[in-house]
Amino acid sequence: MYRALLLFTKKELSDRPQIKGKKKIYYISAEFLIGKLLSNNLINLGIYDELKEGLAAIGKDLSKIEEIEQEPSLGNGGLGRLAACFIDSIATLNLPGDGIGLNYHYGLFQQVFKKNKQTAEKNAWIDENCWLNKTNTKFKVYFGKTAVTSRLYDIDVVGYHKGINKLHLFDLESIDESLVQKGIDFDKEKIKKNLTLFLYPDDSDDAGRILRIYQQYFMVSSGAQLIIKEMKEKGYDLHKLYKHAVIQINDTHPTMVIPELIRIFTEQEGFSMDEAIKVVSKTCAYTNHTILAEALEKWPIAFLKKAVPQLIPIIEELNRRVMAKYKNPKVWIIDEEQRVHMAHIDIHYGFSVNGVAALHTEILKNTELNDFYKIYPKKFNNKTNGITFRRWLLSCNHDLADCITDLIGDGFKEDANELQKLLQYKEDPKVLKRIEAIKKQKKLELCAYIKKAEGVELDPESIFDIQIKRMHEYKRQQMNALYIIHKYLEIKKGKKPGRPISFIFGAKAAPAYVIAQDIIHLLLVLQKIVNNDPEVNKYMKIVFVENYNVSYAEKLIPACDISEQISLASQEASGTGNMKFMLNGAVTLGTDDGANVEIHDLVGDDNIFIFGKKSDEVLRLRENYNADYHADQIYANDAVVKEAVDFIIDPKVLKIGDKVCLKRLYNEIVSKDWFMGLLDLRDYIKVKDQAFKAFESRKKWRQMMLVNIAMAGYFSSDRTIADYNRDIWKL
Ligand code: 26Q
Repeated sequence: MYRALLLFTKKELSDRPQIKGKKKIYYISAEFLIGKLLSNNLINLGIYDELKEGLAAIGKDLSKIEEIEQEPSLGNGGLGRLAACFIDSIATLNLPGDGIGLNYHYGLFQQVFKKNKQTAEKNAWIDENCWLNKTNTKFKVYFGKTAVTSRLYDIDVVGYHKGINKLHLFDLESIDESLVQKGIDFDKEKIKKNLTLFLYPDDSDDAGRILRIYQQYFMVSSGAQLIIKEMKEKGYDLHKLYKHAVIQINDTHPTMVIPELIRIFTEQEGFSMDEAIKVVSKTCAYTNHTILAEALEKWPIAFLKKAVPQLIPIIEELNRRVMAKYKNPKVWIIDEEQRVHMAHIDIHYGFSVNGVAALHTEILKNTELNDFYKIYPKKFNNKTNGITFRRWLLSCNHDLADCITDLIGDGFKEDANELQKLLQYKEDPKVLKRIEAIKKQKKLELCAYIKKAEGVELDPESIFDIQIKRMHEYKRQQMNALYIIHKYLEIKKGKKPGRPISFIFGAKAAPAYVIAQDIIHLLLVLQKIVNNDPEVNKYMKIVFVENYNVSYAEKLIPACDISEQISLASQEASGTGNMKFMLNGAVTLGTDDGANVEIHDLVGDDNIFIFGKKSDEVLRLRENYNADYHADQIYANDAVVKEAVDFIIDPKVLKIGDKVCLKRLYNEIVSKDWFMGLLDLRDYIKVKDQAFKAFESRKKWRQMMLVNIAMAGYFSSDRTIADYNRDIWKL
C-alpha cells in the first residue's frame, strides 16, 4: 500500500507545473532535515482527506501506512529542519526557488542505547521506496588534480495548493557503501568512495576534520555548475547573474561557493577579477545561526590547500583586498595562525548578513560581529525563524487543525495570522474544553507509542514536561536533570507532588562530544532509578526516547503540556521547537533567549513561565568568566543546589552508572559550569514549581493553551520567507 501511494503521489507531483519567474532563489545548505514526505505531500497537493476517506472505505488506515516510510536523516537539528521548512514555504508563496544540498547515504547516525549509553548505527534510508528521482545531470568536481563525478538526485517540493520547486541533492557517482564496516566507522582516506556516505554531527569540539571540507566543496562546486548551467539555458548574461539568481548561504557550511563562483568566472567565463567579485558579491547572502565561537568555522589553510588548492589564490586575493582596506586584523579572512574564517568571507563578499531571531541579531551587531557591523551597518538584518504549519499543525495534529477550522474557518491555512481569531473564544468553556480534550487524546496516543517503543508506561493524567533538541551543554539538559534529582529527593523526604509528572527527553549527542554523552548517561541512569522506585514512580517518571528525530517530534509535540526552552540566555540563536510546541498548545518554560523573547512579547507575562538571568548579564559575566563567575561558591553556599549536584555521584547512582562518566560530569559542573546551570538552578526550580501549580487551575491553563495557539501565527515560515523575499531576495 505504501509503495502504491508513493508511486501515485510521485506521478501527481510530476504532473504539477514548475514554479517559474525572472529571478530565482537558490538555498544552499549542507542539511535539509525533511522528515517523512508522504503525508505532507498529500496535504500540499490537496488530496489528503479524499485519500484518507477512500482508504478507510476499503479498510485501510492511512496513518498506519505512513509509518512504513523511512525517515531520511539529512540534518543535525534546527538548522537543517529550518531549511526544510523554508523550501516548503518558498513553494507555498509561489516563489521560484530550489534547495541545493548533499545526498548522504546514511545521513545522521541512528541512536541506539546500550548500557545506558548512546551508540551510533547507520541509518540506511535510500531504497526503491524513497522520494529521490535520479537525473541525468552530472558534473566533474576537482580536488586539485583528482576528479570525481557528482550526480544530481531531485526531490519534488510542492507548495500548499501550488506548483513545484526542487530539492537538488548531489551524490558521488563512485560512492561505495561497502566502506562502512561496523556502526558508523569507515575509511576516511578514500575520498573517491566515501564523500557522501555520512553527515557530520554538529560537533563543536572536533570541527576541524578535513573530510568535511571535501564534502562542502563537492556541494558548492556542483551547485555553482548547476546554477551557471540554468542561467545559460535561460539565455541570461552571467554578468547580470544577480538579476536572475540569489544564493542564500545557510551558515558558513556552503561559504566556498563564493570563491568557487569567482574562480569559474575568472578562469572559464572571461571575467576580470574585479567584475567577478562584484557580480558574486551582489548574488550571495549569508545567514548566521550561532554565536558560539567554537562553532564558527575556521579552517587551517593547510587543510584547504590539500583539499581544494585551486581556491587558495582566490581566497588569498579576497583577503588581500580586505587587508588593504581595513587595518583591524579581526576582520581579516586569514588570521595570524593561518586559519581561514569562513564567516568573514560571507560578510565581506555577500550583500546581506542576517541573524535568526531579534535578540540573536542584536547580539551579532553589538558584540560577536560588532567590528563588521561598524563597517557594514546596512548589510545586517534580522529574520526571525519560522516553521511550516503544514507539517507542525495540519499534518502532526489533525484533530487540533480540524477544531480550529470549525471555529474560525480555514483561512489560517494560508494566512497564519488568522489564528488570532481564536482569542474570541477565551471565555468559551466549550471551546476551551474541546482543546483540552484534544491534548488529552494526543497524550493517550503518545503513551501508547512510548509503551511500545521504549517499554515505559506513562500516566496520561500526569503533566507532560518535554525537552527535545540536540544534546548540548548550552541547552542545559543537565539543569533539567538537577531539577529532576531535586524533585526525586523531595518525594523521598515525603513531599509529594499533587499530580504526577512525566519528564520526557529526546536528544542525540555528537559522538565526540564527551560531556554531552555524559549527560545522556546521567539521564538514562536516573530513568532507571526513578522508574523502578515504587516509592517515587507513582509521582514521577522519566523517559529518554531513543533515536529522537522528526517523526518522533511529530508525536511528542502535540502531547506536550510544558515546553522546556531553558538555554543559557544569549546562547540559543533562535530555537524552533519552542514555536512548534506553542502552536500545539503547550506553555513555554524558558529563559529570555532566542525566539523565546518574541514568544514572551506576543503572549505576555501571563501565558509563559520565564526564569533566569538575562542575556546582557550573562554576556557581562562571560567577559571575565574566571573572575566573575564562581560555580564552586554557588555549590558550596546553597544546600539545595549542593544536594542535587552531589546526587550525581551518590552511591545509588554510581552502582548503576559508569563512575568515570558521572564523576567527570560532576567535576565539570562544580568546577567550570561554562553554561551556568548552577546560576539559574534556584530560579528554575521556583518557576517550574509555579508552572506545575498553575496546571491545576484548569480554566486558566486552558486559556493559556488557547492564547499560545492563537499567537503562534507570527512564527509561520511563510511569514519568515515573505520577509526574506521583501528585504533580501526581491524575487
Ligand atoms: C560545523 C563544522 C563541522 C561539523 C559540524 C558543523 C555544524 C553542523 C551543524 C555546526 C552547526 C550545525 C548546526 C547548527 C544549528 O542547528 N543551529 C541552530 O539553528 C537553528 C535554526 O536557525 C536555531 O533555531 C538554533 O538556535 C541554532 O542552534
